[in-house]
Amino acid sequence: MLFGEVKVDVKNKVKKALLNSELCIGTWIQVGHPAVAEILANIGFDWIAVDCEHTDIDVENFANLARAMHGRGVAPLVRVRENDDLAIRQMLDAGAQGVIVPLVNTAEEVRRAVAAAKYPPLGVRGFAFCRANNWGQDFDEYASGVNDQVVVVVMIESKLAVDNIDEILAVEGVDGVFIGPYDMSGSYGVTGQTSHPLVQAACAVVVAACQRHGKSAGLHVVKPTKETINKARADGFTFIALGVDTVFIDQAARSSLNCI
Ligand code: 3PY
Ligand code: MG
Repeated sequence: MLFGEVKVDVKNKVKKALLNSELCIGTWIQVGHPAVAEILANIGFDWIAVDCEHTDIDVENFANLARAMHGRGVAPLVRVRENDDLAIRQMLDAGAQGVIVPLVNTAEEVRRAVAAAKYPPLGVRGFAFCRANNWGQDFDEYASGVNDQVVVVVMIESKLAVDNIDEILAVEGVDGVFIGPYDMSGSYGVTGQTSHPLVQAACAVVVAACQRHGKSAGLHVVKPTKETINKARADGFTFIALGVDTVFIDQAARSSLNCI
C-alpha cells in the first residue's frame, strides 16, 4: 500500500484483505458472553464483529470479549452503536482492530466515521493510555502506526446510501462497505424480504461501485446456508459475515430436535 512515496506495511490482516478485495470471512456476536467469543474465535474466522448497535453490549463487555478472542488468530471488530466519535474511540481504545459503522448515508457521514477512527492529523481520535496500547506500554508504537492499520467499514443500509454510493466510496480512509440486508429491505419498503428484486438490485449497484473504486463489498449473510453463502460470493461480495451467534444456536438446536 502506498501513501505518496511512503510504503506502509499493513499488518492488520482484515485491512489487508479489504484493500486487496480478497475473501475475508467473519461472524457476528450478539451474546455478550466471553465463552461465546472463545468458541467462535477457535473456529477459524478471520474476524468477529461484536454488535453494539442492536444489543446491550457495552465497552466493558466488549473488552472482555476481545480478551477472550486474544491469541486465537481472529481480529476483533465492533459494529458500533452509532456513527459517533466517542462510540468509535472507546471501542478502538478497548482493543477493536476496526469498526463497522451502521446506517451511513452520505460522504459527510463517512468522513465523520473515518475522522473518529484516526488520530490527528488525519482525524480527531483522542490519545490516552488504554487497553489497545497495553495501558501505555506500547504508546509510541501504537500512536504512530495504528492509523494505517485500523479498519473502517461503513454500512450501506438504505436507498439514500445506495444513491450516494460513489461519493461514499470516494472518501479516503474508508476500507469497504457492508450491506445490512434487513435495514436495506426496510428502506425499499419490503421489510424482511432480503431476496426481493429491489434489494438485490441495490446490492448489485453497491458491488459494481465497489469494483469501480477498488474497494471491498461486504454483506451480512444473516442466515447462512450453502445457497446464501454461494450467492453472496457469486454476487461479488468478499467481506462476508456468516450468521450471528444467536442464529447459530437456533439453527443447530432446531436441526438437532428435527433429528428425533
Ligand atoms: C441489517 O440487516 O440491517 C443489519 O444490520 C445486519 O447486520
Ligand atoms: Mg442494520
